[in-house]
Amino acid sequence: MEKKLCIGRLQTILTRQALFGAMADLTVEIAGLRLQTPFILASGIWGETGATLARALRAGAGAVVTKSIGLEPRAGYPNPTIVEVPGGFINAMGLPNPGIDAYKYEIEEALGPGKPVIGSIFGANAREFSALARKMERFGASALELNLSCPHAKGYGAQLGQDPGMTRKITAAVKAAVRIPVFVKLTPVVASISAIGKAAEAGGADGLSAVNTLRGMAIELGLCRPVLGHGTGGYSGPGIKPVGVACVYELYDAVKIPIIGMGGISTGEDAAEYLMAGASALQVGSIVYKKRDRTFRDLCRELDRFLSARKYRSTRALTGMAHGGS
Ligand code: RRO
Repeated sequence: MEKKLCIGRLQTILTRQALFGAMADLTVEIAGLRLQTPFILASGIWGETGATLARALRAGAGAVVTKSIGLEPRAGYPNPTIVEVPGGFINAMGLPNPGIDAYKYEIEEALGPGKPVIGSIFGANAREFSALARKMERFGASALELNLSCPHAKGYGAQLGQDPGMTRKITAAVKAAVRIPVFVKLTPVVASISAIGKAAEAGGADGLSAVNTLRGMAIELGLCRPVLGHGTGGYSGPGIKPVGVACVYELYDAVKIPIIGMGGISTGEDAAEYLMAGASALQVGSIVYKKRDRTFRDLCRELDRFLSARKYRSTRALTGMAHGGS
């Protein structure tokens, strides 16, 4: 048994070295999920199919989050749905998805590389979230991420997640419905993110994902109209990194459950900042549009360089360091 474990560990190290040439230990464990690298593909990035999720995993992602899936198929908002702006992008996709029943095959395909697949779900109330959660679990999802944070979806997302009572109620209902770990994805567009994080924790959440996009808008000067078909959208990318880092820092002091940090991570040093603020794992989104398949290997190499240069042996050593702990 011990010998098997040793061989398993040796294989992980050799794979890591072959993939990334990494010397520091980049593996993390979050709510019982073991990740070979701390970098998770964020929801809604790089398409919504199982094939693209599997591609991200083969390119070095430690795990992937699916596009947010609802009970029924949904076309999303009219074009244009994304625009590049200083510091990142504004998107208003409008929760396009094929509906949960059509998603079974995509989950199965995403599970191909043998790494964790986190099913993102959105609903209008606790009953819808529970029904979606049960199906995601049955399809084989390794964990769930509850989208209580989309900034431009009437009746969904942030409209529920800005209310601590609703956050607690939905989280508790999902926890009662499934056995897999449940993460709650939070919006930064609130007066107190720690109040919302505590509500999710009180509902039994196994972890928090912080943060979703900020509400934003760009105006097309020639047309005197908003650029995006929907008008407002969600701002993501390097421009929101200080907001995300502040939210993670605040949450780390407020809750005991682990935090997955995100918002503008583009380099290994960005990752280190989020880890020091209190994140145990990280999600990446906007950078994938620029670096595509290179994203995860580059981030791992850069984080390893940061850790090795300072003689830290693992990613885990950085978590919460900015709070004055060792
Ligand atoms: O689909 C979207 O437009 C979307 C979602 Br579900 C979300 O959670 N955050 C975002 O910026 N866009």
